[in-house]
Amino acid sequence: MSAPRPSETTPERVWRARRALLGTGLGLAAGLALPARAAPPPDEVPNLPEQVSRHNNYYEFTTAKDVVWQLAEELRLRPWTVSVEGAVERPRTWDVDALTRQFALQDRLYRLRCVEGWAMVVPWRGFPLAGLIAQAQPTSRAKYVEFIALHRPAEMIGQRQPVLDWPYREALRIDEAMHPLTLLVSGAYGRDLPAANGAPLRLAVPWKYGFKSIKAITRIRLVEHPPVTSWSKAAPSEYGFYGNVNPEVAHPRWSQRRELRLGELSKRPTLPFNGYAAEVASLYSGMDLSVHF
Ligand SMILES: Nc1nc2c(c(=O)[nH]1)N[C@H]1C(S)=C(S)[C@@H](COP(=O)(O)O)O[C@H]1N2
Ligand SMILES: [Mo]
Repeated sequence: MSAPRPSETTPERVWRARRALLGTGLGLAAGLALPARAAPPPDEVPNLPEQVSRHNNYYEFTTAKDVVWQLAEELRLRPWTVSVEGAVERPRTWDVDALTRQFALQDRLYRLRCVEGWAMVVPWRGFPLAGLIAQAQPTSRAKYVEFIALHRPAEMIGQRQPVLDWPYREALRIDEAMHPLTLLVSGAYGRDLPAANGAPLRLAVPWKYGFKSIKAITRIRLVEHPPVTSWSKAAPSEYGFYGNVNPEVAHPRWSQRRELRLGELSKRPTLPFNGYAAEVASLYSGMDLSVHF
């Protein structure tokens, strides 16, 4: 990772200071405000930047979470294009930097809950996916949005093994994709996104298990039928299409009732929809969420 310019180091110092102060109960009194439009309640404390960038699931590199960050340094992040295609009136291939200039970036403090039971709180920087989809003018046939990640085994050395069916693919229903909480992320902690977290562009869908938040996106395809996703193809009984965080629905091999936030010693209860039920539960009214898990 290249050294940050001095102008880039301030936000990180602020996060560190805020975390330190909250530890002493002084955080809010000291006037270190959360970014505007932070979704979780303000009592949430962000994880430290290196907790977020050095404990990763990114199977294109390795299944060993603690060394992803080293292997991901090898990935060439530019030039990078992202296409918006399929059932749209105006398909377009974007240069990723043009994309992040076009859509106003916001800082959002989101929880991320991995299906394996660990969790973290991250100040992402990104823009709602809804704006990009609207710009492409979906046709009436656009019912789902499929995301396809980079396939480049020369640099993503985990892709030399058939751990998953590469490239990594994920998908959302169109109303989930258009929800204002669904973010395309290009940064974290006020800086460029670390490669290990999915630079230059990843998804953040905070009410779903982490596997839905695909990294290294290269194609966004609007389609009529539910796409086959990497995890649902690999193990359909373990990873459903929806992947909504749900303490009541166990993974076949473990309970989802509790979770461990990175850096903490005792587990917390898992919250329905990862704490975002007020915002998103209505998307699933009438559905049996133990069937559509
Ligand atoms: N392309 C790609 N995206 C991915 C993954 C992956 O292996 N490849 N893993 C997913 C899983 S299981 C999780 S929990 C999150 C982890 O994101 P983080 O490393 O930024 O915490 O990324 C998701 N996105
Ligand atoms: Mo995960």
